[in-house]
Amino acid sequence: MPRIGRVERTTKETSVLVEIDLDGTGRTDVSTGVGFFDHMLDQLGRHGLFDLTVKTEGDLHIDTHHTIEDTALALGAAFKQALGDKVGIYRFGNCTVPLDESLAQVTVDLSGRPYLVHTEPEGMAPMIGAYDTTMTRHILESFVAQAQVALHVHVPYGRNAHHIVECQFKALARALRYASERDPRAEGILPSTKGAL
Ligand SMILES: [Mn+2]
Repeated sequence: MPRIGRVERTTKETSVLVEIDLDGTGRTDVSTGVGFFDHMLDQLGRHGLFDLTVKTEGDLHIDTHHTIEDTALALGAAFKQALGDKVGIYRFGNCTVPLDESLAQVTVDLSGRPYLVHTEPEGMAPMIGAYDTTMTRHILESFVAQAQVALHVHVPYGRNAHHIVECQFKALARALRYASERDPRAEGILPSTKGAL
């Protein structure tokens, strides 16, 4: 049974297509018009071993905000769709990833309930290319709202803004991979005593 999500979302501000295959090989085809954000989505696919297609055409003549936010919303929705009934998966995942001087610690519960806890160093450079660094939290908020997961992302230290953001996406990718992977000991078992996730 393939675990694939596909979401198309069109508003007056953006047109977004996201396709994700949770059991992929990390092959990505990403284009949002925001170079650094494309780089982060590539990290997500590669290190999550998700096949990921993202095509966003947004109102970049205003700024990159709607383009990034709406892509993150569609990504969360596609991820949730691909998870399906969550039977036989690990459910929880965590990963700590260093990138030179920066460190990201990510823990996720595919709980069905949206919750984000996010901390990162103060005083980061405001921009990485056209990417506004305050958007990282907004991406995570948007993803969590649609994917309906509990996500804790912490960067206890770091200096370079590119490193600080990139290590978060790498650790997020790997934590999502671990949580969504099939647990060979749990075939046919829903990882919840409540009977629903
Ligand atoms: Mn917004």
